[in-house]
Amino acid sequence: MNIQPISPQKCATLIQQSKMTIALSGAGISTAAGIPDFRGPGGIFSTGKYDGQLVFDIDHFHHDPSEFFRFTRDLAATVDKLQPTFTHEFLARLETAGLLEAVVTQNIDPLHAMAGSQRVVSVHGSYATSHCLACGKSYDYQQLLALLGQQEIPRCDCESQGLIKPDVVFFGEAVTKMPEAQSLAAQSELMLVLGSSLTVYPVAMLPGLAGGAVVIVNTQPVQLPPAPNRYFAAQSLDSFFRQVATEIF
Ligand code: CNA
Repeated sequence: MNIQPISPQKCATLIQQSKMTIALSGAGISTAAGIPDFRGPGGIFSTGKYDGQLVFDIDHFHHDPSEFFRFTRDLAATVDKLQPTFTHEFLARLETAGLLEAVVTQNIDPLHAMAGSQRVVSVHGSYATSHCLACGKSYDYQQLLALLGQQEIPRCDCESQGLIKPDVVFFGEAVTKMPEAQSLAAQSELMLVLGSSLTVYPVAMLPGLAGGAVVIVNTQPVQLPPAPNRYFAAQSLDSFFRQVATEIF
């Protein structure tokens, strides 16, 4: 990886000097809250508890949605007990202080909103709403939970008893929030990339569109095309940003 190491102090200085900072978060920001990521150690792809590729494959979902709803039930059972991490809360504090424009997140958990972030661009959608694939009827999260308690596979009460699909973006589906995310990236003077392997496209191309510096904080190395103003810290997010926070607040 052809990028420079960065200290929390230098990161704090970049944040204080930047007039337009955005964060791009991935599953690694939520592991400390107890939600496994995909590709880290203990991640969904490595433990074998789910077939990670099948869980979010849209063609497979149409054919057999049971694996996806097994994952969804497990996630739903933990979500009520979840607390945002220090880093989620730090990003919300930065926004309140006028030092962060937006969080672009690949995550489908609600932790950024729970921490108080106002402008969250959820490029991979969320569980907040679901839709019947036959008639288009909308269901909110509580209605989805109620159906999951009654039926193995949630189905609509319409004539066709259509399959109900949460509005999370599966592999093979369009990423409709990309134009907004691309525009934020291009306008940014500083992009903080937090806990992402940068392997899922098209989101993984956002750092390449950044208008200024890019700071990546991730426990494992990530690949980025070489360019000036690229920084990397191989640390866990909460420990790195606790140190950044003491410099700023
Ligand atoms: P990923 O491919 O699993 O990568 C996560 C990265 O974070 C890995 O490189 C880890 O090394 C790193 N990491 C894990 N914990 C920490 C930590 N505490 N501090 C620093 N780095 C850490 O996940 P991506 O987000 O890159 O992949 C995109 C997928 C994963 C999106 O489609 C998500 O929807 C999907 N996902 C989301 C969640 C969630 O919503 N919390 C959970 C699992 C997967």
